Amino acid sequence: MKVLLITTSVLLLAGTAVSAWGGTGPKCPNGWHMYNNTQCLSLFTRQEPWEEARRQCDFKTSGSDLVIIDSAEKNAFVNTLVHSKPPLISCGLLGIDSYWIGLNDRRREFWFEWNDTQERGEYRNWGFLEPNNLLGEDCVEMEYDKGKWNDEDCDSKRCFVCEVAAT
Ligand SMILES: [Ca+2]
Ligand SMILES: [Ca+2]
Ligand SMILES: [Ca+2]
Repeated sequence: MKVLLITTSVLLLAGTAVSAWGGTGPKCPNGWHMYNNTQCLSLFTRQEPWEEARRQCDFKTSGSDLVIIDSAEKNAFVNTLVHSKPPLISCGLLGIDSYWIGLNDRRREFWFEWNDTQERGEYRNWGFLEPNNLLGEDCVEMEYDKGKWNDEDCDSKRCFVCEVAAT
């Protein structure tokens, strides 16, 4: 796992460098990280409820929404992004916190979809015994440490990761 994270970290830095050089390929807004040459991701270190986090994504860059994670590679990339800043005291206590992603089952219990797209996808990275819908949890967070997922109360405040298409 450590090796995978380090590799992804190098790729993350390389991707940032390439986008900084300009060139003719797809580009990301300033401060956003290119993934797979098609998507731009950004970590927000301000804690918001899930729905407000989505609004903040779009406010920051029009058309942006909470990140969609459809593969182990992307999950590792997002987790590396979350680790790319010093311990995020503003997001909780030194690495025991977690981050909103776009997955939710607000429409229908245990029918998880990405944002409001009705796209469900196949990739999941649930933590042990999750999702458990404890007291009606409908929004999904990524755990800081190992990048596992947990359904959580949508009104809880979390830092979050946004995504927008590269242009
Ligand atoms: Ca529910
Ligand atoms: Ca639920
Ligand atoms: Ca849960």
